[in-house]
Amino acid sequence: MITLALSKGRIFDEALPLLQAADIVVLDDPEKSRKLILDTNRPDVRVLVVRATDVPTYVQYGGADMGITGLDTLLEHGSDGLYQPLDLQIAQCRISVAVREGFDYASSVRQGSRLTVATKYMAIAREFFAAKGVHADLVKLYGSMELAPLTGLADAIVDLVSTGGTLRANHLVEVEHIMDISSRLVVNQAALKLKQAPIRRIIDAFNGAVQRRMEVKA
Ligand code: PRT
Ligand code: MG
Repeated sequence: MITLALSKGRIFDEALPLLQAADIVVLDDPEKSRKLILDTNRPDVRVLVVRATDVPTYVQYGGADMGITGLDTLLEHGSDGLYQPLDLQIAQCRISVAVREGFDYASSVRQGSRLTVATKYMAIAREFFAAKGVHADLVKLYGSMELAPLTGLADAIVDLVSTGGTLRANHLVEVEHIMDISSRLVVNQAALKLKQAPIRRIIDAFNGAVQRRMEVKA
């Protein structure tokens, strides 16, 4: 049995064509069903529906053999015990710094100054501002980061951006692009040894689908 951990929403939706390339068809719709273990057309493959931030944890501890997770989530979690064979190039976005329109970010990041930053991405934000030599006081939030600069909770946020629509709707502007984000395939290292052939087959099928999509785009 191969157990694959996925989160509902954009990662699940964008993973479906990859699963199909590996001849895996999920039989339930996680948006409609309350089931957390989804059957597939293959008796030897099942899908666990977990919170996006829990995917690396399930795979690390062997609750799932493999999973699909955003690079953002992976960098925050750390990659202990996780083999990362593939950039699946799905759920693409970027992680950026944003501030309120009119906020003087340039002055706030001059050497020796301080900046209050609200984010769910403490590790990524800490490393980014440390590398710039900016003293950032980080405030941990779990969602709706966009509110922080509007309410005076923070000067800036570090958050994911895809179209930029959410920032615009909240009168925020992107002032730094920290890194590009996409989803990664992660595999439990012990499972990779014990179930090498079926896991390799899935990795190869996903890889083929990713390559074909790149050729179509090019
Ligand atoms: O939503 P929930 O709290 O259950 O969990 P989650 O937010 O961790 O999961 P989910 O499914 O929302 O995101 C899973 C992964 O998708 C993330 O870890 C990213 O790797 C990836 N991804 C890609 C995104 C986005 N694009 C994205 N745009 N995740 C979130 N967003 C949010 C962003 O946080 C912001 O609020 O969308 C908003 C910005 O979108 P635009 O288009 O308005 O710029
Ligand atoms: Mg979300």
